[in-house]
Amino acid sequence: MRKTTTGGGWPAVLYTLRKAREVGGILKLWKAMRSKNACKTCALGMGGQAGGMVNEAGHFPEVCKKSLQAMASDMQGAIRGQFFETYSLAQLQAFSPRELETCGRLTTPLLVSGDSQYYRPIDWNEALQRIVDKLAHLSPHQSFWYLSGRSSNEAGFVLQLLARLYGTNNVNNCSYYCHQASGVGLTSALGIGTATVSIEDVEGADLVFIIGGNPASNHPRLMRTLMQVRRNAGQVIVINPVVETGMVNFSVPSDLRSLLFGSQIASLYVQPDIGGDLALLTGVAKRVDELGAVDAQFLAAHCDGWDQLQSHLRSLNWDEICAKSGVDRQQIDEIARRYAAAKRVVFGWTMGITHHVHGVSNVQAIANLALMRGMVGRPRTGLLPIRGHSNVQGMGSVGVTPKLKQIVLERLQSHFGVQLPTEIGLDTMGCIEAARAGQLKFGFCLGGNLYGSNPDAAFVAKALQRLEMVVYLNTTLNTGHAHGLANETIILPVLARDEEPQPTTQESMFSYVRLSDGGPARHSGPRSEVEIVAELGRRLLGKTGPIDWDTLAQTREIRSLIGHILPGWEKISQIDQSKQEFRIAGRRLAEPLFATANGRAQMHLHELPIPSGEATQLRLMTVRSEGQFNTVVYEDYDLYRGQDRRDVILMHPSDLERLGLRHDMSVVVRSEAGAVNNVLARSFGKIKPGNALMYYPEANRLVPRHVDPASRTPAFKNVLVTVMPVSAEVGEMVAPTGKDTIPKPNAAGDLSTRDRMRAC
Ligand SMILES: Nc1nc2c(c(=O)[nH]1)N[C@H]1C(S)=C(S)[C@@H](COP(=O)(O)OP(=O)(O)OC[C@H]3O[C@@H](n4cnc5c(=O)[nH]c(N)nc54)[C@H](O)[C@@H]3O)O[C@H]1N2
Ligand SMILES: Nc1nc2c(c(=O)[nH]1)N[C@H]1C(S)=C(S)[C@@H](COP(=O)(O)OP(=O)(O)OC[C@H]3O[C@@H](n4cnc5c(=O)[nH]c(N)nc54)[C@H](O)[C@@H]3O)O[C@H]1N2
Ligand SMILES: [Mo]
Repeated sequence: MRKTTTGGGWPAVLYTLRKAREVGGILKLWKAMRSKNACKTCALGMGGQAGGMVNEAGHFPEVCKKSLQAMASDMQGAIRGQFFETYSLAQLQAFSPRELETCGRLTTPLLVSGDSQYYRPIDWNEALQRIVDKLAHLSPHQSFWYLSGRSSNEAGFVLQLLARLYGTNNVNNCSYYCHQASGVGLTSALGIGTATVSIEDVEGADLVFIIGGNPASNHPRLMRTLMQVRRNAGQVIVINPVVETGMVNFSVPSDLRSLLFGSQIASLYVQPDIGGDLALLTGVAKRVDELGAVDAQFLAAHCDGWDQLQSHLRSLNWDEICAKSGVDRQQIDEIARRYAAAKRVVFGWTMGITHHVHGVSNVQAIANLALMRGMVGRPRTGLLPIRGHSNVQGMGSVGVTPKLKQIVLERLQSHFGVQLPTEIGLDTMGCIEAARAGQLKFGFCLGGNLYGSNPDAAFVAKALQRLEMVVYLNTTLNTGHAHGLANETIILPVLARDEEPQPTTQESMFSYVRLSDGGPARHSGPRSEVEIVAELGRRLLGKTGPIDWDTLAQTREIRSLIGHILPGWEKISQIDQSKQEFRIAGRRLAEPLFATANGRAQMHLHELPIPSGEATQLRLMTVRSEGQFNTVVYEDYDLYRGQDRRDVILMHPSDLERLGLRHDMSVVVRSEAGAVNNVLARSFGKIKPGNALMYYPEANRLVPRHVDPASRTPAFKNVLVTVMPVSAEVGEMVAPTGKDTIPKPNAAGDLSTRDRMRAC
């Protein structure tokens, strides 16, 4: 593969033209991208009433490959008529994530049950009635309700309400596999679980930390902001075990100077070991204290716990910090000095921080560092969990959680004159484990790919098999539909955001609520998510109960209810008339007024985790490539890391040598959760020695079910593995099967890739 030395740039521009051709021309794609709907991909927040490709600071044009891919996916034709008669479950299981995605849009409800090997189309009435009949015969506690972050606030709100009225709090969203540690960590420190900044704050900072994330690939539009920080003579410090190409240099396609000459992003790039951030952040805090750079006045006026933290920092020794972080003292000193010299600092982070068993501690350590220098509660300073899905934050806000905020619970109860369950429901991993133990019988998934996003793929498949029924509401086929099967599996096809018949809203990572107009349906068949949920409510809980489901099928009415029930959301009640998008009250902290019990920020002490693993093992991170959106793979190559395929394990050349491996040798990767055969071991000088990288979701066979006890987020980024040449295992190993092998375009199943692609 050609070596890529910068992110973004001409490849991104050419890609746009290619995608436009695929979907029927640049004008058609342009019109779709400019419609008044919130962007479908990451939570940076774009579109809405300002029109597509406009960011929250009003900048235009803002576009990235991922938003084009998501749009092109929704603009696909329907899955062919004979498809489900032709392809059995076993054959669908042989499809790769990319092949499933490109089969086309789901347009009819589907059912597979019992021993049948084929999905068959069923009509809407039968599909909905089967679901309702099943629920009517179960105890509510035997059900769970999982939501992804692609749906609207309105759909999330009514669905969690339906589940609670039915009688369970087993309601959760993909945040439990994503930023839950950020919410828990921030709440413990500041009293709120969301970003304290706006995008303008980030742009106006003189130092931005990007910790454990690769926004060049996953939030490309943030790169314009980082470019702007550098142009304003500010700095960007990147903390990541991998030197990610686009974090070093990025060509912002919408900026001519940047497009032609590229923009330097990182001013300083520091590579800790996987899981070494807690020790590193603590080390930086210790050094900031040593330099006398703390803001004593701010600490005294607004924070609890500084004295204890200071003594703790002073008691730590440098050898321990360096050994546990993988970073030497000189580099820690360099970060601390730059931080001490800066006046307006924003800390941003993503999955490299949250996907650990000490994810909450990581987030608290970031908050400690910010508080030490008074970098929260002033304009152009603060904390920014860089969220994933476009409306994952909204899902949490509108109550798609196992426990409602007390005030929300009380308001709902008094508004409807009902009693809702009060026990704490199961989180996502809790649901999977309870299903495996036979305690759950029914699962309802609004969007997402619960099977594909889980650790321990073999375990989750067995867990879902034990359910009597699982229901998936999706736009396209994914691996969950092939592998995540219950006794009865129902797929309901839904409309995408820009096809909704009524307006919907979404919330960005900056707590900004957007209004999406919806638009004409591209296919007949799929239904609106809100309409489906309201119909289920009507059939399950009756027309005569406390809820008028006809009213709750109207998104305007749901917004009015949300405005009444959720603190800070009052303006949503008027949004249909005013078209005024808004920031949720109380989220951005321009003053150091914290929503904790005593109004003061709380600092936390941490033991530094001992780096796990033996000399023969590597620490494995499971990450995204540039060409995928979570479990949906658009391209098999990873442009920025220079990989032409996904069935690889990337490791430092010194590790290859140490383990007696050669570049491109076929290996078996083993962890406590399982093994993956026939992976290519690749030399990758950009990763810190001792650490390795594989692509998610294929590598989920290897990820054990260890979760952070405080946030219940799995440690997707820290899996201990051994890597052995396949040849060394001959005799012990059975021939690779489709299940044990990362699917390759030409592997697995009895169909060639060409056959399968022709099918779609
Ligand atoms: N193109 C694209 N965009 C996306 C997505 C997508 O799949 N594709 N997904 C969306 C979603 S839901 C999310 S949550 C975000 C995810 O966005 P990211 O968090 O940026 O995505 P990951 O691929 O999980 O990569 C995390 C980064 O963390 C680094 N890392 C791994 N372990 C550690 C560690 O221990 N410490 C540190 N400091 N760094 C570490 C990796 O090297 C990698 O660069 O992106 C969103 N946007
Ligand atoms: N090993 C490993 N595992 C991980 C991660 C990791 O880094 N490593 N990351 C984790 C993270 S951060 C996350 S967020 C989860 C992702 O978990 P999920 O959110 O559950 O999964 P996605 O792959 O984003 O879901 C994709 C599906 O969403 C459907 N979809 C798209 N648009 C819509 C829509 O408008 N409505 C509806 N109803 N459906 C729609 C499509 O059918 C598509 O197949 O995975 C987690 N799992
Ligand atoms: Mo995520």
